[in-house]
Amino acid sequence: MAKSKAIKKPVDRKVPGGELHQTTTVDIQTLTTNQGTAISDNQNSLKSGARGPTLLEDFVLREKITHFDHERIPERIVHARGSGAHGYFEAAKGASKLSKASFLQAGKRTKVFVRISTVAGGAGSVDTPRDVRGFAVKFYTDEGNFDLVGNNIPVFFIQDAMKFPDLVHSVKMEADRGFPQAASAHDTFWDFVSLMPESMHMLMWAMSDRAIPRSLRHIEGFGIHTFRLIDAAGKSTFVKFHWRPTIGAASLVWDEAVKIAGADPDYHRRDLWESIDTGAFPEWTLNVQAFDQKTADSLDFDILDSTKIIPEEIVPLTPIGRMVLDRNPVNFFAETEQVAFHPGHIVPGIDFTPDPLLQGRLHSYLDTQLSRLGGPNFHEIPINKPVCPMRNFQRDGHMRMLAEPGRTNYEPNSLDPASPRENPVKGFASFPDPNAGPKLRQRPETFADHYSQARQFWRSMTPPEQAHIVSAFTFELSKVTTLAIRTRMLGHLDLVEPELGQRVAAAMNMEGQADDITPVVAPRDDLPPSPPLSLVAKAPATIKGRTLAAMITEGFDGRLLASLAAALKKEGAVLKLVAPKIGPVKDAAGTAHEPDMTIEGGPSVLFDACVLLPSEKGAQELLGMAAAVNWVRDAFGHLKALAYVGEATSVLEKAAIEPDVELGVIELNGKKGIDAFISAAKQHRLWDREALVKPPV
Ligand code: HDE
Repeated sequence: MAKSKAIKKPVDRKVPGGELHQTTTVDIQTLTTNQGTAISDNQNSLKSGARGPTLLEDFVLREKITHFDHERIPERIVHARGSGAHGYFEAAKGASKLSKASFLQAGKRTKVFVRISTVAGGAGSVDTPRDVRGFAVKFYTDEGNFDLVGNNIPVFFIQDAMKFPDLVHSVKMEADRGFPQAASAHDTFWDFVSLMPESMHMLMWAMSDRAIPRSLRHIEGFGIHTFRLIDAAGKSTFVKFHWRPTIGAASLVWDEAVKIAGADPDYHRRDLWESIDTGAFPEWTLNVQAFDQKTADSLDFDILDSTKIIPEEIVPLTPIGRMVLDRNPVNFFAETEQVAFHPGHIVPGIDFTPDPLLQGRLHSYLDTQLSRLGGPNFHEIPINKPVCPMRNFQRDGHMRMLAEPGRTNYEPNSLDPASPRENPVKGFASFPDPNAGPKLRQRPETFADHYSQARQFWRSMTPPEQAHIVSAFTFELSKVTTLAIRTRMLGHLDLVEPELGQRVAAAMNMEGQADDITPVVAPRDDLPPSPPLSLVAKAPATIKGRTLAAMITEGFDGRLLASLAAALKKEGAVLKLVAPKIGPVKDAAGTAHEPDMTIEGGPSVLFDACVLLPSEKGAQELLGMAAAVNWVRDAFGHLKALAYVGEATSVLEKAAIEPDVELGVIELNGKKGIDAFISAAKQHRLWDREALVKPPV
């Protein structure tokens, strides 16, 4: 509530039952019903006698409970779990050469609302399952709303919208048992995809580290389909949209993701909220791969096929703007829950292609809002409302807010010359797409190669990323109980790349059991690796936007902590203090420090790099705390830079960790130690350490 001189502190009223009544006599602070009737008692229902039955007459109680009973709306059928933020988009030079859209004119700022989501889980599911992330951006342009509704992976499981309900049914909780929640590691999912060779490329991405991002700030985004940009002269250029986070993309490791799900199920939502709250605004550049029909014709796949990428070596990225998220929602329901994205929310200067997946989406998103938001007037909800004038002859319906005056709710009319009319100059005109033909249900033959790009993806990964893909397939297929599904998938993996199939089979102890699958089109063996597909290869050396933790105990070295904190601040990182108890901890000089978390409440999985900074006595106490020893073990096992002071050597020993600067286990002895620790932390993970903590796969 806005601060005002008229506002007074509530006064507590004493009553016979002793319950708390906070009261006011100020009008604007007075609690009312939805009809504006002032409420005198918000603690007790109206009864016939203090111990008697409640009266049906109690309109205050009935209104309050009825509203409460209807607080939930149907959650999204997919992408139910999401986090939102406001921000702005600023167009870069050059974008206007490709598109006449007013929000793409150089330097122009446009407000946006972004919602990033998981796909499979319900609204209350955890943030870190292995899953695709939705990346939906609503641009409130002065020519109407444009929604770029993408994902963090540039390809999709299926080629035709007809298969979407089947795909989603298969990945959601199994129909009879209602589990597993937010997980693809079960029979129905793998049954379906193993019968859909077109899923293979997407499965490679979904089993890669992309599907367990470090945070929502660390993901790339893709429009997936080929779109068209239309310039002022009406010329069309094909584009693929790419969002790139300016702090770089980064991922979790699987064991960490699993543990975070328990330690902080809201890990990603909290991270996004806190970074915006503390002014570390998430930022992305928007890029396009722009190409003409000639380039499209020269590719060995179809640009209308959403299971394919165009390697950046063939069509490089052109930046067209940047987006900054600088404001948290004030009300999760009103904004993040009620926001309604739709690929069909489009403005002049952008157009669709006949990609059969996109075409199906153009129906689905409008349709789904009708059941989710209750009717056709969801565009009037503030978060969905265009910022430009909006006038037409659509009328009435559930929850209509606008009260349009006058008799003329139709067009053409001769009664009201001021009523809205079509505008042939500014109005949206579809690009005359040449693709049309006889009416038939048929997949184009140009969509038939399902393995070549999956193989290219595999070959573009670094060795640790390949090992993670093997582990992910092994984990998921080991959860599948039907043998025939596992052997079918092994057959597909052999086609993707024999080495991949063999490694997964060996890791499952199922060598020689792969089905023999005959592909419609044999995979190509000559596609060169595409380096930008690897996150590890292109990870920037930075700890900007990262959260590190120092474990402190009574009597620790406060001066060393101060130097460390100053050095981390300079790098744009956040330092959290973790201690055995939540109350203040005094350092050796007697200065009190407030811990952010306890060791149990702040396991090392929540941080990017860890520091052991106990006193000698404190270290002895830590030896008796499993949570403290696990803190260190996990930091090591999850390949994070780990610094320690001499006093903590016994803790390292108990965790069976040997100091090794090369492997990022670094003594924090003054500035040199701090510098070495920071440069290790900038590697994000010490990949060479993985061989010490996991058997090779
Ligand atoms: Fe969606 N998708 N989708 N999808 N999708 C929805 O719309 C659908 C697809 C994506 O944060 C739904 O408002 C069909 C691809 C995001 O609110 C629904 C097909 C891509 C979000 C729907 C696809 C996406 C959705 C559910 C196959 C990446 C969350 C709630 C033809 C380019 C938006 C809603 C938000 C949400 C349908 C495939 C991205 C049911 C039929 C491909 C980011 O309309």
